[in-house]
Amino acid sequence: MPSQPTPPEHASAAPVRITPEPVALPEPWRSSALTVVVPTYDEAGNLPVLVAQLMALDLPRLRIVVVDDNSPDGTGEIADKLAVEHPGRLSVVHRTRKDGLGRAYVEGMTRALADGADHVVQMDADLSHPVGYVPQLLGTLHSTNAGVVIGSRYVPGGSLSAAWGLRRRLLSGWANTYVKTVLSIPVQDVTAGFKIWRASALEVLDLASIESTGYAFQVEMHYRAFRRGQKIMEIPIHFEDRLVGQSKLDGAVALEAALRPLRLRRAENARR
Ligand SMILES: Nc1nc2c(ncn2[C@@H]2O[C@H](COP(=O)(O)OP(=O)(O)O)[C@@H](O)[C@H]2O)c(=O)[nH]1
Ligand SMILES: [Mg+2]
Repeated sequence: MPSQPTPPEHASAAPVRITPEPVALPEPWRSSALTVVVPTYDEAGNLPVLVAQLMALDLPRLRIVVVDDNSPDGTGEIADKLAVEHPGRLSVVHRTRKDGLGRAYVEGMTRALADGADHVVQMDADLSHPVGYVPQLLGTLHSTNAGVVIGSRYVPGGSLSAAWGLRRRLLSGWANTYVKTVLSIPVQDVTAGFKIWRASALEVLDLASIESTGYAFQVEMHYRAFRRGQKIMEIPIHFEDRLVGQSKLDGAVALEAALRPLRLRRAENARR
């Protein structure tokens, strides 16, 4: 029997990262005023890679707003340097302390709208959300007239990094099912964090009155969009593992995510 070839020394066990080829968009979509809002807490190793990939897209009016919570690893200073390297295209919101993903997004998205964005992308700094999908999200927003297009792990064709173990898969799948059951939202990936909004949809949602401080923000946004009549679309994405660093999901964040859906339902019903 032939012997198995020995893997070379440098071969790593890390799974291959999938970076989809970005689709080319026709005008006027290609020249949309699009702002990507990126919340960061200790993402020094990831942010420069993300920014380089976003700036390399063929989207000449793409801008970035980084919202940093005084990261101990110096992400805020790195973001300031990137702002100098990309004048007029990257700005940084510095907050004094770690105050939650939801609040960071509200601040960053409010800034993006005030600066004239027609479309706002939400994505993590850690390269979990492959940049190549951004033009596809934008193209789908235009061609379907949706208020929001979600990059979904749970529609046919969507997938999770092979690096995700059984525990994480079960937790994510369970959280999705729980939220969908409590809120009856017709969205497959209701906890998704990679999406594009039309500015007019964000105005209907009323960012200033969002209550969630942490990751529950994602669910609150989807629920408001649904209850307030916005068209919601999902496109399949492959969700990567973070490039470097650690997840910031902790017990307090998970508890808010578990309790918030019940409050959201009461609050939206009370508006009627
Ligand atoms: N500004 C800010 N960013 C945060 C906070 N918590 C998480 N993030 C960022 O939100 C994104 C998602 O967080 P991550 O730890 O990757 O969550 P996970 O993918 O669920 O493990 C990353 O870009 C984080 O740096 C926070 O309290 N403040
Ligand atoms: Mg992540």
